[in-house]
Amino acid sequence: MSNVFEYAPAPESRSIVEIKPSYGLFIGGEFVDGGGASFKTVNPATEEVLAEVAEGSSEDVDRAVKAARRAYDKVWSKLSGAERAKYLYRIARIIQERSRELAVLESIDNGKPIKESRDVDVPLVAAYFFYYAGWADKLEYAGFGTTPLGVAGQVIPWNFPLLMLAWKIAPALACGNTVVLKPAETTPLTALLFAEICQQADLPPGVVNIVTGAGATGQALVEHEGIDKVAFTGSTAVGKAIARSVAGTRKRVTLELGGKAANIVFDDAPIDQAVEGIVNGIFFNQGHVCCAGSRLLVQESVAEDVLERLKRRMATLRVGDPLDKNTDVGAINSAAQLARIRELSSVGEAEGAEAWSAPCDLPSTGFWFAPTVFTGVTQAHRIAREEIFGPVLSVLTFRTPAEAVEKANNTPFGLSAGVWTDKGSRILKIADKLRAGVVWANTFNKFDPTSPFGGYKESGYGREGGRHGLEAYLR
Ligand code: TAP
Repeated sequence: MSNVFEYAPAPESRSIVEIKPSYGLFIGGEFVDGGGASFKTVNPATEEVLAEVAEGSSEDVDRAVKAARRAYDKVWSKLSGAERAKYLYRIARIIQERSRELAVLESIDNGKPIKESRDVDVPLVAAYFFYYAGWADKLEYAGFGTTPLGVAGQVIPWNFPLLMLAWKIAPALACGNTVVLKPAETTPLTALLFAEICQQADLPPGVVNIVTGAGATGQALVEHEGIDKVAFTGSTAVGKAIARSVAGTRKRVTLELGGKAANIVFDDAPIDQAVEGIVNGIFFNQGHVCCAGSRLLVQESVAEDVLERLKRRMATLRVGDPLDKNTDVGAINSAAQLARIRELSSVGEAEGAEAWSAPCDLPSTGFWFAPTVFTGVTQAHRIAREEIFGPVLSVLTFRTPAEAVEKANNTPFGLSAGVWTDKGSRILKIADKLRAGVVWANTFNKFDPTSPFGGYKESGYGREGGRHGLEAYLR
């Protein structure tokens, strides 16, 4: 029997997503059994087992890489850019047509609020496919050569399962590569639904292969001799291990890793707007965001006012059922991630910082953590230095712009930052000094397929998105 989830986001509309009891691997255009082992994927809001999913072995990875190679040699590398574009446009349109189904499944498997998967994740997924479809027959204008690399091995995390898939697959295919993608163990279901969409779009078999599994499956993929390119998004620790393992091989690598972004609020900022940006910066997607504004740097003269308004705003956040369209903060993705958030929060208190969260009733089953703000944080505290990847904000203060820049850059990471001020000249001056791949001004967590995204320092290298995103997949 299948699990059938009913979801009625509005009285006039109703949609159902069907989850099969078990899933195989998607290799060579069809769903096939894996070598035998499997794992369970769980709804983090209820702890209910959703499905049994095949755990790809190294033999399975080998089959998938060989299927991708055949598809590359025999079909995909022989198609014109315009022909490839037709498939990508078709996939983009099917994503739009099936967007409700994708959004509901994403929220069930990941725990994110439906209003985010519906209004942010899935529309962006379609937008990335449309955007890169547009490039497929214009690669000579990209400035990076026009020859694809071959077979790409792509490994993605659980925080934006579909969006990370789109960031990886759309540019790779547009440039003429074929792919083997491994989704994260806790969120495999939307990647498998995407595999169905590839079938529906009549994408030639083997152009996209999805091999589910845990870290060992990802390792087998990135270490496979048959791939030409590794694209990885995940933790800095695993990124470093991957960089070591591919050193000295012919493989090209891009790494999108962790972050500890500073969200800097100056005393001339529109405070209510900044408070919205702080809330969006750290509580969007439960703070499971690599570029989350997890360090608030607020100018001393307005710190009290900002904190007071921030707490008032936090008290209005609704935490709970990801499928309720009024929910602002959903479930933590896994028990392991919840344990990590709890551990670092306890460390914060033990080190002398003060935690505050608005009174809120958390469901008794599932993985939950109330939005929390820490004050009295110093730069030496672990909660100011380490990525928590949860709804936990560390607040530090500064007096001068120079001090703000120094504190913002005092991190091994360099993925993103935010600046809130009324002065355009200050935005330009500060942005220039921040060692971060993306700097948002008077906004936060804005994504667009035309913009390159990527890090400095330990946040990785290479860019995804925009024209720059093509470079990673062309010779
Ligand atoms: P990781 O533990 O690094 O996992 C990322 C992916 O790599 C997962 O699919 C994982 O499999 C797989 N993996 C684990 N060990 C591997 C190995 N030795 N070789 C190859 N693949 C391996 O990160 P996570 O916990 O999923 O994600 C959170 C981290 O990702 C955060 O640090 C966050 O900042 C970062 N992140 C960065 C970005 C960008 S764009 N920079 C975006 C999102 C997330 P399993 O999960 O199945 O074990």
